[in-house]
Amino acid sequence: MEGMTATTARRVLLAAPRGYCAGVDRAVIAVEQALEQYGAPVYVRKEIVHNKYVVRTLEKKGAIFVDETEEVPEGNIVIFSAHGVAPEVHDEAASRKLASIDATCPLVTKVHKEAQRFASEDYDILLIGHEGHEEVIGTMGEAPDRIHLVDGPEDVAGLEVRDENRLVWLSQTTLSVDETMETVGKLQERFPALVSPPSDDICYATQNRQVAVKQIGADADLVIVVGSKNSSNSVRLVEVALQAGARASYLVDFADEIDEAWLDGVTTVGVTSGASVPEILVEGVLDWLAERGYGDVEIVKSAEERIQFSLPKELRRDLRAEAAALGAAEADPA
Ligand code: 0CH
Ligand code: SF4
Repeated sequence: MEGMTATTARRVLLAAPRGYCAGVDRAVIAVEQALEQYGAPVYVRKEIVHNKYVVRTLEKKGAIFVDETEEVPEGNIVIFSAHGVAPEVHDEAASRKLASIDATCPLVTKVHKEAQRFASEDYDILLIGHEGHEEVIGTMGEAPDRIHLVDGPEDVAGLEVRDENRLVWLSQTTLSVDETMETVGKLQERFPALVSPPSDDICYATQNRQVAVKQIGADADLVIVVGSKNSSNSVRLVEVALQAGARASYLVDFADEIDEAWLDGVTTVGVTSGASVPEILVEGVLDWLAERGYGDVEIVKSAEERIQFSLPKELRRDLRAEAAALGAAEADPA
């Protein structure tokens, strides 16, 4: 009888929003569309998004992932990932006569533009972000002499700037909101005249997924986050779940990475996924849990997301040209 009670009490809290954001959706569709429009192979510089399954699936369709543009044979097509690139990468691609398609998320481009503007107004920019992350490398490339990386609150004390009265902070789009605010607090203590970005750099999707995981984390014994290890926003969801009160939280790419021992003594399992994670992987985790008695799934929704971005302009331009040529051929079949 006791056992039965424990079984019926088992449940899953499924966070919403989770998974694909508008920038990831656009970037993945851009690669698929390029393959369809121009045929394989299509080269992609870096992982289009930080997800193993997405990369493998696109590889099977004919995408070739490279680390640098110099690996792309001259005259081919290269797609830049959602994380953005430094201006010098655009220049390198042009010098190798590559046709580039820029799948940088418009919300990352927004931060690049802020960096350009503040640098041109002679500000020093304190960029809060993770050292070595592709987005940070790309943004810093906009003004390497003006941007100082601040990788967490512990970096604040050692900063050296030109003029404390001409300083602005910007950030990577996929950081922990709480940790970033802690860093900003420390920066403001040290530099009282510090200017804030004109609008949030941590994007809507990152923020919404953190709010959602906080809600389920508070009530869950275990939170499983679906996402790849190099996905900054997914890793942050594990940290936020733990801070929200989950006893344990793990990041998995696939359901078969879940360890049965994680379920010992667990009644409520929280499930969510990073912004680069297709829903099919979450479904795999839910099926795995259902097979072990966690079939009761409650969706915990904290926000509605309707935002969508149009495809990169290079693809839209070629699609229009194709449609126009088709229209002309139909009008004049001879
Ligand atoms: O979270 P990060 O930035 O590591 O990247 P992701 O997992 O590919 O998610 C999409 C974000 C892309 C740029 O903001
Ligand atoms: Fe764009 Fe945010 Fe998605 Fe990054 S996480 S691709 S900034 S919407």
